[in-house]
Amino acid sequence: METSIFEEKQITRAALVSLITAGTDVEGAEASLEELELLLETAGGECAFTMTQNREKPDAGTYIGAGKLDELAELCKSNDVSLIVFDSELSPSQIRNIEDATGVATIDRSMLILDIFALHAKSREGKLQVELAQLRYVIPRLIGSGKDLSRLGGGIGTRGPGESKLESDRRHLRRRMASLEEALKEVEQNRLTQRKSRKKSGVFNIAVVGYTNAGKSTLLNYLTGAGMLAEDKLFATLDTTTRKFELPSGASVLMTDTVGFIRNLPHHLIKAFRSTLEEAADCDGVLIVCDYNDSHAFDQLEVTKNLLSELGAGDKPTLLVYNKCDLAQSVPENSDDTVYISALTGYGVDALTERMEIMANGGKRDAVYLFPQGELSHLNYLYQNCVVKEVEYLPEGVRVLAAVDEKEAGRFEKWEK
Ligand SMILES: Nc1nc2c(ncn2[C@@H]2O[C@H](COP(=O)(O)OP(=O)(O)OP(=O)(O)O)[C@@H](O)[C@H]2O)c(=O)[nH]1
Ligand SMILES: [Mg+2]
Repeated sequence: METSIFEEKQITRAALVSLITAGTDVEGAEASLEELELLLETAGGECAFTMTQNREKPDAGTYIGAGKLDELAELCKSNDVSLIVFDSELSPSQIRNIEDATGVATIDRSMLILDIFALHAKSREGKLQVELAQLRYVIPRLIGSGKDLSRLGGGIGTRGPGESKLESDRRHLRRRMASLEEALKEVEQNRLTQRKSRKKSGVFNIAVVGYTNAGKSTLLNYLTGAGMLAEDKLFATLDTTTRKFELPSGASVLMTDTVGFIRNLPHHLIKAFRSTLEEAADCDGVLIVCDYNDSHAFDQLEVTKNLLSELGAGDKPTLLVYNKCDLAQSVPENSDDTVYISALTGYGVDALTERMEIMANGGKRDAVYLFPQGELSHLNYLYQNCVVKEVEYLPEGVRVLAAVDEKEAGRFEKWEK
């Protein structure tokens, strides 16, 4: 007998809980809770209700206050909820206490993000990184909750990378962790060798970074036809992929798609994905892709810039790319370092590739000048200060193709063709 997909697929109904303490930025907390709902949906869950508590500081034992916890337990019962997700990190004992009081499985934001990573990891390295992060973070919390690990279901928060369920036999944990660390070291070494040979090739390498779901993979697909997975899901991409792109001038650059950023990205996750993130940061230039229509675009940009600095790529030549402009009523004019595009329709992409060309030229752009006979001294200046690419002697003067910076461009504007 055939079963419909809806009967097969069990959707977990979850309660989302956020705590606003004395020092919390309220708007940021609201945005974070909205994101938590998207994360839940990406993990295959559905939000039954959200709950927010204002409190001086978290309760050491149960995170939210006792009265609020009772209220949460009641609401979970009446809403048929089978999972509670807290929008912050919980300690193993807090998880246990909350589960005892509510009778409902409880996870935190980090566990949810890791769960999505576990579902989306494709490469061997990605899977190793996720499993190691889970062993370090999720397992202590599951053990702390006093559950029988051998009987854990495959629910949200406990799923393992790839095919295999999260290894949960306590006795094997340490050995497993050591062997994962060993395997990762090897993969990282290979990656480093690849990176070195890429560097040696001297080809300009552009990292495409930005908030999750901003459209990084879509842009790479548009430019290079790379066939990268682009989906309306958070953290669709977990591995870096590098593709060659031919600039309008015919020169090539390398473009690397990367894992997306998110606010409150748990530190241990950054650590686990450090080599992947560093690979992205080890570039010659950066495109920061941002969803122009997202009301939190500004904060998302801050999160991205901070993470880039943390990874040591804060001062690389950078272009800011506002994407999804096909959905906007109107967009501002481009400036030297900011472009408005749609990676879906191709709107504005020519202006972007022009700027990428300038970036790859070390901030210089190609310009053609025609100097009349009396002005030939400028040619000397160009030879000394710029890269002169072509010179042609014509009856009316000298035609020069040179890579010039802003200052030089201004100086010779009058003769530009
Ligand atoms: N309307 C519109 N949608 C877009 C545009 N660019 C991307 N999208 C959509 O946005 C969603 C996310 O795109 P991705 O390319 O997967 O985003 P990403 O930045 O690679 O996301 P992660 O890999 O999850 O970090 C997909 O559903 C895309 O179709 C655009 O210019 N306009
Ligand atoms: Mg992607």
